[in-house]
Amino acid sequence: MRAVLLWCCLVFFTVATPIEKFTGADDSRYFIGYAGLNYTGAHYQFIDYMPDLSEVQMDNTIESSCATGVWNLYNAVNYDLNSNESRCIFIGINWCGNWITQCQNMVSSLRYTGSPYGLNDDYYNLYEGTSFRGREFRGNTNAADLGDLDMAVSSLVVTGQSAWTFYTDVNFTGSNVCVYADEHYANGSIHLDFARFYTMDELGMADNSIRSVARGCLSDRVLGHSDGERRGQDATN
Ligand SMILES: *[C@@H]1O[C@H](CO)[C@@H](O)[C@H](O)[C@H]1NC(C)=O
Ligand SMILES: *[C@@H]1O[C@H](CO)[C@@H](O)[C@H](O)[C@H]1NC(C)=O
Ligand SMILES: *[C@@H]1O[C@H](CO)[C@@H](O)[C@H](O)[C@H]1NC(C)=O
Ligand SMILES: *[C@@H]1O[C@H](CO)[C@@H](O)[C@H](O)[C@H]1NC(C)=O
Ligand SMILES: [Ca+2]
Repeated sequence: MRAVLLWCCLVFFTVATPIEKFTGADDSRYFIGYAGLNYTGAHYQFIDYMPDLSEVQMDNTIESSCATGVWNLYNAVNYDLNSNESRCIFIGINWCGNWITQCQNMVSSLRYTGSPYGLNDDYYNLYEGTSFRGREFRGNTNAADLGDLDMAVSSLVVTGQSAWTFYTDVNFTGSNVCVYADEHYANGSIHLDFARFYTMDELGMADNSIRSVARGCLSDRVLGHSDGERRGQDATN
């Protein structure tokens, strides 16, 4: 299992020897960003969204990190809606890694995806921009409409072992697709299951078409595993 940066490109993680520095002995989500490679230098521990890293003197500074969870990293403040997509993401469970060069010294805001309550709780995050950028609509219950994000969703993540069904009309009508987690990470007894769609194309839906979401697999079109098994958790690397 691997923490990874960027959807397309290679990452090199040197060693997994270190680290008595981090605090995550259980499944608590955290993210420690370091100004130097190999988890050295000035650092800061985040447990929540941070829309502007200059508030903690870490703007355009981070080169490596230790973390639990799925953390999105953005080149601009406020989660980057209007600037170029960087597609930097760090995924792990008590995992440390050096960032690929494209992601080093440029991150200006960061936030996790998934439930604020438990690392692997059933949850969905819908984003205004592609690559999990901009405003979001998130939750763990049915939503008959998406409020401000009505007809504005361009990317999404589901977390946990429940399926979620996304609809192109309000009140759970219209064309639809059911999504299960298809990425499975584990470290010891801690598990993390999720599926990520950087664009609506990847979901097979039109951009800005989602209008409601229901818990469970209520569609004929199913993405991810329908049997709830965590197949592949040992094959992720
Ligand atoms: C990071 O650690 C690796 C392996 O110990 C070492 O080869 C490399 O020189 C280190 N890099 C820096 C910038 O400290
Ligand atoms: C986006 O990328 C282009 C080409 O690399 C660059 O010219 C432009 O300044 C970038 N825009 C932002 C907002 O970073
Ligand atoms: C699992 O967690 C331990 C710390 O509890 C850490 O040292 C190790 O690198 C982690 N392994 C993986 C594969 O993430
Ligand atoms: C959604 O369903 C509720 C309750 O049945 C109804 O009051 C509402 O008008 C419906 N909304 C739309 C846009 O159809
Ligand atoms: Ca930046």
